[in-house]
Amino acid sequence: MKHQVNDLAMFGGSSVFAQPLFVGRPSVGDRSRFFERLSQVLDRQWLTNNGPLVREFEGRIAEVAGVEHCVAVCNATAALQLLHRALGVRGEIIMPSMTYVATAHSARMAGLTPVFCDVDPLTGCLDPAAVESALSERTSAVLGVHLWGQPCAVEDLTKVADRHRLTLTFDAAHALGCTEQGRPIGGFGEAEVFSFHATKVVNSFEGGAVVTGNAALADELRALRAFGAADGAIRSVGTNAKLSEAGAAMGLTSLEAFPATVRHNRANLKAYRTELDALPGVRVLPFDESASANCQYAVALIDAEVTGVHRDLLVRALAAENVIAQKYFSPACHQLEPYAGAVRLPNTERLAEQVIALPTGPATSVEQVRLVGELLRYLVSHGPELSARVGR
Ligand code: T4K
Repeated sequence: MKHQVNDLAMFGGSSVFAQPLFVGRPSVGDRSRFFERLSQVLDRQWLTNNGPLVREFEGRIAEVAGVEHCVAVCNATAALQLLHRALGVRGEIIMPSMTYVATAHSARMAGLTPVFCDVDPLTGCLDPAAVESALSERTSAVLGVHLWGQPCAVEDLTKVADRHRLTLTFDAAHALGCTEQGRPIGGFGEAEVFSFHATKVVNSFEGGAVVTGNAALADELRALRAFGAADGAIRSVGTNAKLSEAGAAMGLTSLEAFPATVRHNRANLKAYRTELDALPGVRVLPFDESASANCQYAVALIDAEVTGVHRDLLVRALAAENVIAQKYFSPACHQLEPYAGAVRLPNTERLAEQVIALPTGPATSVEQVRLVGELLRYLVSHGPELSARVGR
């Protein structure tokens, strides 16, 4: 592949890949099915406002999540905001900082104060003991995030929430189709939120949903997503956060491809592990083989003290080779301008320095994954030389 460091694309050599490989290429499913559905939408001339495809999509997602109710909305950020509003949470909400900024923004937009607390150093998910230490008299809720599709410590977080009478919800944007102790993600806490953004394992172009077993909560969310309207009257102050029929047509089609997408992602993740597991200073996040996991993110942690090369330099070197990796999530939320403050979260900060999400999904083949693995091995084994030439 590369014989000397000068062969790297960042030093003028040719790129390993002619076309870019991405982390979040959409899983669109069968195009003809999608166009058929879209054509039906046009024939019906019913494009939005709780149309038949949105209701069908909600039914399918509720089945996957093993819950009674699913309320589809225009994206997961809006879903989280509406959920906070519908539950009437106030004051402080404890959440991890190792998440996409949408988790924090949606709380802030709903008038809450996000309180970031530290995470488990191995999984990046909320540490229940740290949650307990972050409690104050203003705390009214805890929001767990199933980071990269791994279920967070649901059982222990439930105990903490019960003990302190806090509202517990989950950001499950990454975790459609994952299970925790045999139970599907979707049925924990008061409610959970999925994302169907283009980059997610099931997409509706843009989209999201709240799933819950609570009928009254679902009813309130349905009103809130449509101007506060229910039974022909406006009963509360709502917004417009509806999912369109075109979005639902894509959601249903993408969902049909979901089992194949997951099989593909699993094979990719296995290939990354085979390629990289023996590499000192590099840890590919495992998946629980006994549980179902969607494996939509192939995440590796790079310990620069061992490899002699920082994650940032690897991301640059990979990009030159047309491997477009992502730093999900770096900086962490508490390091971003709107949330910057005095809080120090050592485990989160270490992960934010190390994390790299590598290309996967249906558009990335196992053979391509093997080449990315080989390339990363080359970069890491020449880490000190690279760092000496380029810095970070
Ligand atoms: N909670 C968590 C834990 C989340 O991760 C997210 C979103 C949310 C809540 C909120 O969900 P939504 O409100 O979005 O439903 C992306 C996504 O925009 C975002 O949905 C996602 N998480 C986050 C982790 O990633 P960016 O800024 O990295 O996206 P972007 O546009 O750079 O795309 C990433 C890669 O995907 C690109 O390199 C190319 C590829 N891509 C992207 C798009 C949009 C495609 O191939 N096709 C596409 O259409 O945020």
